[in-house]
Amino acid sequence: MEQSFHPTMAAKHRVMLLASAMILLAALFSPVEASHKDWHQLGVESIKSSSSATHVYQPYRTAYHFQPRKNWMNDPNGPLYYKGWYHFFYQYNRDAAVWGNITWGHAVSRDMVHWRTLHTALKGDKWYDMKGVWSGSATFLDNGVPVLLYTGWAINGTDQSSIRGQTQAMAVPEDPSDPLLREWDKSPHNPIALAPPGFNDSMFRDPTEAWKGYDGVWRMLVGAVKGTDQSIGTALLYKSTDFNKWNFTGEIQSVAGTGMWECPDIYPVHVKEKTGLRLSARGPHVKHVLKVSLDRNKHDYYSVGTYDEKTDLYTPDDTKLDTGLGLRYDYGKFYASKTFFDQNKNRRVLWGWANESSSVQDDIEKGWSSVQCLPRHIWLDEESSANLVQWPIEEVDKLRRNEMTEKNVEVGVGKVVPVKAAKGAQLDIVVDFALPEKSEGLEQNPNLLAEMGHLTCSDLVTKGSNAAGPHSFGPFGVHVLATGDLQERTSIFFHLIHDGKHQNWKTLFCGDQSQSSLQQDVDKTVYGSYVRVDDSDKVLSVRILVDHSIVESFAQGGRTVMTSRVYPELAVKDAAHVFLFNNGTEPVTVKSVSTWEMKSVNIKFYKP
Ligand code: DQQ
Repeated sequence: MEQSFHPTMAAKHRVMLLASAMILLAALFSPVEASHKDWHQLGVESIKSSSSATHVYQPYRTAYHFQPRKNWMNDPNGPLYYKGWYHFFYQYNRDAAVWGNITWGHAVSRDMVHWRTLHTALKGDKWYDMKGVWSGSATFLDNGVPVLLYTGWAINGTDQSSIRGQTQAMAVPEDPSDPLLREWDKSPHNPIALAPPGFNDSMFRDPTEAWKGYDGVWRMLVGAVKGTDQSIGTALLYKSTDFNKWNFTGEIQSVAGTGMWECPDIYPVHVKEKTGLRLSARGPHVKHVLKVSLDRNKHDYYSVGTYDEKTDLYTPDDTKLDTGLGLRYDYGKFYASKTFFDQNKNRRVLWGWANESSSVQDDIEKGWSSVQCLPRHIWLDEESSANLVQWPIEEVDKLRRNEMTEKNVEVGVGKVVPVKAAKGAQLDIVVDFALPEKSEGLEQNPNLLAEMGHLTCSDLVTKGSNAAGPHSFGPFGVHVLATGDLQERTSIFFHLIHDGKHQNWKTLFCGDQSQSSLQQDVDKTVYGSYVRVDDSDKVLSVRILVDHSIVESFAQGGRTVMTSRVYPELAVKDAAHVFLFNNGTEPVTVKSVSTWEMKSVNIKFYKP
């Protein structure tokens, strides 16, 4: 049973749990931000959990995000819909709350909200994947049966001694008539693809879903890096006529200065509709997206462009915004993502991993690490054709209860207004702010206007609204997971600045975690980016989904998105409150604020 005792007791408990000399040694080197890389570099791959998730203070476990019951999870792998069930696979260490001994965990759901876990789908038991079953994707073959493509980390085999490092491999369902796809067989043709000559075989991973070209030949991409200083990220193209033997044929795209490309994803988007498309979609209504996960900064970047299936090359619409250079799915914590076409609802769905922002010691103590962000419906913004839009899948709304709405709330300069109806750490909040009149803020200092493009959310947090000049508008927004006295708070806010030249507002959308916790050893980064506000937009809106230690925020209908991981010490459970605030120099009108409590989903092992 969960014991709830005061955090200071938890701290004492923590000391006891960290008794193992090995863990203490590792902890000495551990940075605040836990990542699988740290442990890999330390060579600590098999630390066993020193606690289970059931007997320590657990205010940070989420209630409606996907997490296994215990231990370490990272990338989403091979999501798919089959015979009435959504399948979700994930990088999983069955033994500990740190990265290592990676397998594919497996869970199933009818709605991508309520989950049942199954036993491990894939584990390292062949020479070509003995050191780990790494990330990959699912592909439906012509007969409608899904297969899994993944990266195996090979042990130096005695009979295959020339093959080492990362290989690409395939698994097929043992019984395709089983809707739960419980058993997977590794292909006798494995490994199906090897690193091409000249490429580093320990930087060769994460196969995409495969697609069939106009010529009937299958294609897939594998992430890699090249260049004398290993700084050019690239996606290697492999082709196959029988799906069993794959040949390297070139690079679909590469971008200097981006480093290793992990988890590439390429997919078509409809230029006018929210409808998702299969990888085979072609025609004038189609553009393509190429997304990669940059190992060097742990962010997911995409570009919008054209995939030419004759040349097998991808070209971004705007070279300055090529993959890895400009647009991100999420300006907070979101990595190693993967999309899939959901043929059940004709939409493309995006999954992404939100790592912990607390210390590795904390992960070991609480017995688990990482959550998956809510699955997001993703489509091309019809207005701009230049960026994607994301929104929590509609099924998430089924968890809402006790709606409360307040209208026309005035938030004066320097004021903080409680949203009385909203209490707790499981909330869905939608706030519409009135947009300022276009004439406001015109007297902007010309020097500041010149620098405006460089203004960041961090500047605003460290220097206050003065950072943007007296006639800008904001910052104003919402404090969530806040104590009544605001000593702990996570702040999601907007700040508008007039661009002078075109008489348009430029709008920063920010997440300030600097006051999110009284704890010292947690990440308190300030996140943010600009969000497009069109002339036709009536309001400035944000939807914020709060779930104990994760806050996912969607601005302007999902044009810009940001995920935070926070660990309040006091603002937990019912002690967490919501406030509207205005730290700007002009009053702000909140046209409406709606809040819902979110029900918990109970993720358990599947029992028929
Ligand atoms: N995680 C996997 C790799 C992938 C990385 C290993 C991205 O396949 O490149 O757990 O987080």
